[in-house]
Amino acid sequence: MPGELAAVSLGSNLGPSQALLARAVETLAALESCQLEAVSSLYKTRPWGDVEQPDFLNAVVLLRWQGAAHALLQQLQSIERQLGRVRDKKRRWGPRAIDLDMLCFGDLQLADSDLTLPHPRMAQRRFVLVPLAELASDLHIPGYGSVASLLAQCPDQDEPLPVRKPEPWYEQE
Ligand code: A4P
Ligand code: MG
Repeated sequence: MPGELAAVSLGSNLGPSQALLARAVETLAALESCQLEAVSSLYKTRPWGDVEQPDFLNAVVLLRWQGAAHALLQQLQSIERQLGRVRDKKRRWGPRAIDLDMLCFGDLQLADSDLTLPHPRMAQRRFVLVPLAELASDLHIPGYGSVASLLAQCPDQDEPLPVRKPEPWYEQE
């Protein structure tokens, strides 16, 4: 059974960001329900939303997930906790050691108290769309269109800067 194709965005701008993103990818890859399909380059990006904070490192992974979308969300949140994410309730888009967001999960469209799919802000963010397009520009985002069309229409002016290409930035199995 192949499982559902999901895209996950990774971001960090506190602590050893590159090592934290690498650990997040390696931890996902080791999960029994997860088959990693592709990992983007790392990108250095300007902070989106709350601009008074350090630059981010961002990346996107594509994976096959055997199970429910909510189970994947729980795993993402568990990895965030393992890697020392502390939520600042007063500062919504503030600095963070690790942030793992689910961008899409197959053709699923839903919005409940825990999970909104596709991710409601992905179309506004080049730091998400550029690494996602590197992996799958034809991917259809339900309710939005292809990644390439989202990128062509994206109002965000900040162009992500690829870093450390082409060698892998995480440990492959
Ligand atoms: N949640 C709902 N849908 C989802 C989903 N599709 N994926 C809920 C993940 N979580 C989802 O998330 C808040 C709640 O969203 C969770 O309880 C979950 O059940 P959080 O991770 O606790 O908080 P957050 O990530 O700080 O909030 P938010 O509003 O999602 O922040 P964003 O939108 O992720 O923005 N600039 C650059 N350059 N790079 C970045 O990575 N990141 C942010 C964070 C701002 N600016 C940035 C970057
Ligand atoms: Mg998040």
